[in-house]
Amino acid sequence: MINLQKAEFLRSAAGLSGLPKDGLPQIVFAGRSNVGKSSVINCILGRKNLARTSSMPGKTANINLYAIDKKLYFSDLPGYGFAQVSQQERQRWGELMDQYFADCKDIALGVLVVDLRHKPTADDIAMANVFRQIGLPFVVCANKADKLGKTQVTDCAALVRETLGISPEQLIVFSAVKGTGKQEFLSELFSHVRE
Ligand SMILES: Nc1nc2c(ncn2[C@@H]2O[C@H](COP(=O)(O)OP(=O)(O)O)[C@@H](O)[C@H]2O)c(=O)[nH]1
Ligand SMILES: [Mg+2]
Repeated sequence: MINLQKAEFLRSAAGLSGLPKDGLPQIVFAGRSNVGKSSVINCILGRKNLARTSSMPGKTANINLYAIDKKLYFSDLPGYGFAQVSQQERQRWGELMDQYFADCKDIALGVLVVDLRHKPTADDIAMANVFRQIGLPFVVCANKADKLGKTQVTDCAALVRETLGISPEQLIVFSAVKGTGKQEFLSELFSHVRE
């Protein structure tokens, strides 16, 4: 059994040398800045502020790592798509991602966090394609569902699914605020990580 209560911040890695090398599985969380990646992580781990959430998007350019029960890692990738980021920062981001995905054989599951209210961007599609290219199973957490009514949720979920070209099983309607989708997420997680 993996005890999600036993989660702690490991470190903020600026490069490959900062990534774990003990062979334990990693769950990577990717998504646009401000989409709620850190909030989703906090929600899943049942913590208020383990992953730092901020109203200042684009601030974290590093990979934030969380160790869970000495059995797996959550890897919070730097958010993308933030307009006020320099060309240089953008390039550094791209290189870090390329290296990470080329190098790391321990990634067990990709999690793409998107905003359920909006059509996924070109960057979101590119991220989904990275997961596909490396043959990594992934789910899409369509977050902020609490901001929509029931009918809107259905329509928006269909748009997210179609735009990203994913199967219905890959889409998890989520709310980090309300905890919607948490159980679905956990069963998906545990189906990819052996306890
Ligand atoms: N209403 C609502 N707001 C959310 C949700 N998840 C995150 N937020 C808010 O969105 C903003 C960005 O969240 P954060 O987790 O820092 O996003 P990150 O940049 O992707 O890590 C914060 O103001 C959060 O409170 C959600 O499910 N519902
Ligand atoms: Mg964050």
